[in-house]
Amino acid sequence: MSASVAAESPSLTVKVAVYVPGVTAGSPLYEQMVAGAQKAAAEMPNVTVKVIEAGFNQGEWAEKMTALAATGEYELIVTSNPAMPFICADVAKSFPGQKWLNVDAYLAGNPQIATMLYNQVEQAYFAGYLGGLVTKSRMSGATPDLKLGMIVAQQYPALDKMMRPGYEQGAKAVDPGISVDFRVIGNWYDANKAADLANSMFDSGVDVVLSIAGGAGQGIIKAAKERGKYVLYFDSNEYKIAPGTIIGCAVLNQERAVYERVKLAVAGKLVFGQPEIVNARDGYVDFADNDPLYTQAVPEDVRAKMAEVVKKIRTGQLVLEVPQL
Ligand code: RBF
Repeated sequence: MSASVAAESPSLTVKVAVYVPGVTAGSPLYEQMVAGAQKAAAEMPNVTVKVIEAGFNQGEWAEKMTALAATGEYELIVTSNPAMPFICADVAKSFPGQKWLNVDAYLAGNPQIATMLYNQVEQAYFAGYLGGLVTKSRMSGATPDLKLGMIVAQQYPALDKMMRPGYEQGAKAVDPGISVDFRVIGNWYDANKAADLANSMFDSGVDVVLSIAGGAGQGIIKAAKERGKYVLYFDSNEYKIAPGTIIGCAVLNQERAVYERVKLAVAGKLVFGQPEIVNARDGYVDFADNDPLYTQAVPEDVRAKMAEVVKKIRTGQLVLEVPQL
């Protein structure tokens, strides 16, 4: 079903709200969502964007979303994360005229809500494969143990069913003897706790850690840098935060996803109610290998093996299915 968010006022201002479920700074997908919406608005003089940060207290998110929809001011509310469809669908019942674009999420059959899910099995496989190569490499921080780490902020279905298995699968494709030490911080902001978890992993022989922790990930990066160990970064290309410590970035092109879909919504062409799933073949999921900081941090033989797998996933020669969430 296609419905125009601007149908009632084609020549008037279209107001878009970006609802950040957390804090923008330090959360790569939220930064990209805001940038994508602002880029779309910059190209369309009749479109304005307002960014609302809902903060880290997840118990307040529904109330804040209700308040936003209740203003009746915004033709489209854009938000991001896999938990938001449930909140949007609930609020939608009270505001039948309101439309949402929920990226990084999956919901079928609600005519008020458009969703787009990334194949994060592929994204995490990129990270796991590189981690596997690095833990077996002769890089200065690599230990003899075949142990990778994964530190996450909290557990949710997309994490448990796509990211964790994708990472393990990628690592085990390098060597079935590789194990993954998995730890949970408990929130998206506690960088000290994240650093403690990383340090205890390094003490036990882990040399590479995948961080999926928003702002708390800064603690993991700091600990790794101090110990000469390595971090796999998720969602955005951020080698520049810690060159030589961040050795791989498994990215999502969420800025492009939001930019394109906000433009579609304004043109009345965004499809609501039918979830989209996008992947590496579409270019929305990728590994950031075209960056001098990657080339400098990772030796040629490791990059050559990584390049083979990256190519296979980009071209669809290796397909990793998205499970039922
Ligand atoms: N990612 C962040 O970077 N920062 C956050 O504050 C954040 N909060 C989240 C809250 C919930 C309830 C869920 C389900 C996910 C959250 N994410 C957050 C994770 C994000 O949606 C995505 O799964 C990861 O960034 C990996 O791509």
